[in-house]
Amino acid sequence: MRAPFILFALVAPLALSACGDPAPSYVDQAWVRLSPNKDAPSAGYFVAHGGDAGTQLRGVMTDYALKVEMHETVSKDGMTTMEAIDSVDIPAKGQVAFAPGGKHLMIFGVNDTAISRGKMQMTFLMANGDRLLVDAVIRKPEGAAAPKPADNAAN
Ligand SMILES: [Cu+2]
Repeated sequence: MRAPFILFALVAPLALSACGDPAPSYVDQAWVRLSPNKDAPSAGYFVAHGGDAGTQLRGVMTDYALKVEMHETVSKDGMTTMEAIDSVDIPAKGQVAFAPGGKHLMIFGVNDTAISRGKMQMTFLMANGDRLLVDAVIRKPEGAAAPKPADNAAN
């Protein structure tokens, strides 16, 4: 009964190396800027790398929030607004950064368990069907929060 499994185990590594081991696409440097207001969405940032073949990011999901959307900050006629984006091309051997002031994730309803853990796992859906699981560090807004009106009154 064991023989077929052993054979398969020997054949599989050969089949993989025949493909030339292309560098895969991946995502790193993921973090979440937690909103100081629980009713407002938090922002998510990361860097997507295209690997040897390039790919497309089609969406991001997580079990630790109600909803995740991909957005882009755009300036039009002196006004800064956000637009939802459906997919992002990640060039071969290149990278695309989601960073403050540009592309970002809007994360609605971050789960309390994730907040107390300080991280949340996210699933990045790639065009080739890959699902990349990445832990994003959650940064709490302490210190970065906008000054309260009371602070201004004291001055
Ligand atoms: Cu947004």
